[in-house]
Amino acid sequence: MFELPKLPYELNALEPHIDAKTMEIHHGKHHQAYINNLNNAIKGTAAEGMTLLEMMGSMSKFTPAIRNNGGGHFNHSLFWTIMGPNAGGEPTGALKDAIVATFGSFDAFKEQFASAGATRFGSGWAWLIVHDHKLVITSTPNQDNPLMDIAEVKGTPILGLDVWEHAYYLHYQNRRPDYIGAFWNVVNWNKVSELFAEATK
Ligand code: MN3
Repeated sequence: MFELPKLPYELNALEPHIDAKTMEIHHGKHHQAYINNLNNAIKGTAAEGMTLLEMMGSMSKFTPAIRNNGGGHFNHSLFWTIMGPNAGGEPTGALKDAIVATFGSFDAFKEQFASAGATRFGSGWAWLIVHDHKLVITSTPNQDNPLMDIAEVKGTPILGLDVWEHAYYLHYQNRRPDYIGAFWNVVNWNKVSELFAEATK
């Protein structure tokens, strides 16, 4: 049975960029619902007993309920960890070098990532992934992610941004680009760098 991971910081830790009420509902209600639905959906199927990672890689074999809720659980579990208080700024070291080498500059990277999030129609996620030791920006619909065998662009996510309205509507209403702009103030680059190091080992 999957369980809701504890937030690694207080609900109000990301204010003013992401407000406590949004965090409370997003983590406590939305994420919890994905987990409850996933636990029900896998009962008696080949997905029961698999790790989340194994499940992502075999997603083409499973039902839409497992795809949506398994993706929802994986994506949110990652999302909480790549944000934090006293964060933002720029990455350093190998990740910074790889971003500059791939996208030209950190600002150019931010622009391309923000565009992936802003232009994702409806609900979905923007991603920075590692594919074949290279950085790639992509986006997915709904709760899909680049680890799923059904993803158009595959790789290991090291940064993800939830652009579902439930992630920002209370505070930003329809202003998705403002939410994306504020996101840069809460990115935990230390965590993203760790994920980058693991994915490029
Ligand atoms: Mn969400």
